[in-house]
Amino acid sequence: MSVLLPFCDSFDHYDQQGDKWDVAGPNSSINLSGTASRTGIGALLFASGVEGPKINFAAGILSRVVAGTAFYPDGAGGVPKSNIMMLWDSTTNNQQVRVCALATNAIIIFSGNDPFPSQLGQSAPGVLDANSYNYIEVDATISHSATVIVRVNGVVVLTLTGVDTQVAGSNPGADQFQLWGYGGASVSRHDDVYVLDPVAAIGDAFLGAVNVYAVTPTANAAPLQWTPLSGQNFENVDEIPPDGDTSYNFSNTVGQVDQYVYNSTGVPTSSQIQFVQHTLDAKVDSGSRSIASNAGGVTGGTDFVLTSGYTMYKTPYETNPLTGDPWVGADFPADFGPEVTA
Ligand SMILES: [Ca+2]
Ligand SMILES: [Ca+2]
Ligand SMILES: [Ca+2]
Repeated sequence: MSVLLPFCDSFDHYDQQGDKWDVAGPNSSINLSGTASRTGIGALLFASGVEGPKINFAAGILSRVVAGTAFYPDGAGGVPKSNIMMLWDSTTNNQQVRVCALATNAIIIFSGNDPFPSQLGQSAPGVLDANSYNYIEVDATISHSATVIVRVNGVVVLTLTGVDTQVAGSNPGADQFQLWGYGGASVSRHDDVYVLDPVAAIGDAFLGAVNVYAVTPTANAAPLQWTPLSGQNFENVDEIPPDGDTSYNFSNTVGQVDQYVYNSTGVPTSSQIQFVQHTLDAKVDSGSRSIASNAGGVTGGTDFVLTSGYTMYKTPYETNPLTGDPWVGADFPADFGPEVTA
């Protein structure tokens, strides 16, 4: 078991990175055309430049993180290295673990900021395929005697032990995850991203080459206690990308719950469902309000204090709160929606 942290992303249901990630990527965009993705309609596209979006860990500094991304390079990695994903200690501004590629299509791990990061080890050449999606996962501890394991398409390609992933003067951990694109003029893409606070033993928490599916509501469920701007409640929250103030539901009453029906559209029936993440896109128009996810009548664990700008609030469900068991296909259609909590 693990805890989704808070995070998985399909890049299929929105187009403004700052709505869902804590820091938007200055050199990347969300492409919803269906032409760049691995799963669904969307992917994160780097047309030029390298810096992608960052997500902060709500739990703060973690001494170990497991993360995975489907990465598509249009060509070989740069010289001396191209970053793919990175774990930061943001308070000291240090890059603790950098998963990178070489021009030989090897994976190489660095710790530390440019221009002089420490090289911790590299895989055999050719573990990445140019011009196709590669599912890259890392299980890394952050300490002066750390372990880093990297898998590509479910196969371990690099295991490092006793390496130093804690930059001098930094905290013993990471509190931020970032995606990167290839340097120079190369196009590259990411899709199907997850980040975990792992519980299983090192090397045992990988989810594998997952697909992340985004679904929007298809019908009203019960209760419906929020007020629709117009029309039916579910129709106000089913747009891709979200349409802001054009259509929404609202409430100023603590305890009011809205529920909408979600199908598992696109998910193959034989799939193992590892996590469900409920994403609420909301703001407060005046004063102070908090909301939480409500799944079929069960209030989610986190109260989100709203701000004056639309933000996507993410609640992970490792198990179905109605059954207490891991999710199965028969759990869908399932009901989710917002609850006013303060
Ligand atoms: Ca996608
Ligand atoms: Ca609509
Ligand atoms: Ca809307």
